[in-house]
Amino acid sequence: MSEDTIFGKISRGELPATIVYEDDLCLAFRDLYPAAPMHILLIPRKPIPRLCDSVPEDQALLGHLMLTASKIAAQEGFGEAYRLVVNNGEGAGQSVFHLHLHIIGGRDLHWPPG
Ligand code: DGP
Repeated sequence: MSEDTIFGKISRGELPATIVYEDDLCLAFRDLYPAAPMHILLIPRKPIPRLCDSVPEDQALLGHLMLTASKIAAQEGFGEAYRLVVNNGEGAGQSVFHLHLHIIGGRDLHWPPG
């Protein structure tokens, strides 16, 4: 599992993306293949491949991502109905091995997901 992913490259400004938020710890940009009318990806700058690779030292960073996701949802007009998704591992649909939160909204979201 390489640490040099497309998201790492976006984070370093080496690949283009439509960035909607950034700070010292994380950045958020529009998903190139949206699964819903509103679909933003939020990533830590630190290249953690999967959620299960995070360590106790990442606790504050992971909390920051949750709070920032809520801030971005408000900023981008998701309203109060949106979903946060973390796909952990290939079997769960993870295709880019740099931890990311999907922020999905803009349509009715059903449960359980597929
Ligand atoms: P996942 O399957 O959970 O690893 O999600 C990866 C997401 O990344 C998927 O929704 C499509 C999106 N994606 C893939 N390549 C690019 C890219 O080059 N730019 C952007 N903005 N999104 C991408």
